[in-house]
Amino acid sequence: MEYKAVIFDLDGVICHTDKYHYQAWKKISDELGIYFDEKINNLLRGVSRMQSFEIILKTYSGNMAYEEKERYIDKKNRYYRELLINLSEKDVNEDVRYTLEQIRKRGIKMAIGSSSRNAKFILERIGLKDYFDAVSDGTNISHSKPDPEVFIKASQFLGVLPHECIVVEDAKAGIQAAVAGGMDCAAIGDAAGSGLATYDLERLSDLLQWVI
Ligand code: B16
Ligand code: MG
Repeated sequence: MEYKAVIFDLDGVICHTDKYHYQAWKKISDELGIYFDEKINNLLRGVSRMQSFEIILKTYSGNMAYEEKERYIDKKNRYYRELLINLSEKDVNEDVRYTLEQIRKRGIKMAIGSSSRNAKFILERIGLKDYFDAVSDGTNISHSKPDPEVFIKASQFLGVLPHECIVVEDAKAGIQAAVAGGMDCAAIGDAAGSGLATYDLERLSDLLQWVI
């Protein structure tokens, strides 16, 4: 298959912000007296902020109104944004940088397809603000992954058809979204080996054998 475009997930593919999500959610969980650990944090990959909070609240015995939930997720985001200040160009590793440069040289379009409403801020922090041909993120969708909306929008922004794209994802919800959108998908990190993706990658540059 000749791909016209690559759509990259951001968190867990281009850079890693799990530890900042963890620290911010841990503060909220501690405030509410809810148990929270790295294992629960891993379940939050690729899913929206509110859905993440719903997962955390599964062991919460009290009742919480929607407005209160919104206040907590806003607070979590303030903690998270403070931590994101620590991000810099050094958070993009050599393999990621090399892969992006090679794809650019091959004339293939590139987009970001992220559930995050902080995607543009993260891209700015890691020095890739103007690098991609399009950015589709949590600010332009109504349905989060595993719904394909974020990737379909990315393909529309790029002016290519869904089946001409390959998505790179680190989360099961993201792979399901790509498949639901009729796109091939390469899985990396925890998502690799799930059997759901078209290809499994050990490192991002493994992608270059299929994107030619
Ligand atoms: P925010 P991705 C996702 O980004 C994260 O993996 C997920 O953990 C987070 O809950 C979601 O963004 C929403 O993020 O709170 O910043 O809007 O992997 O889709 O790039
Ligand atoms: Mg991700």
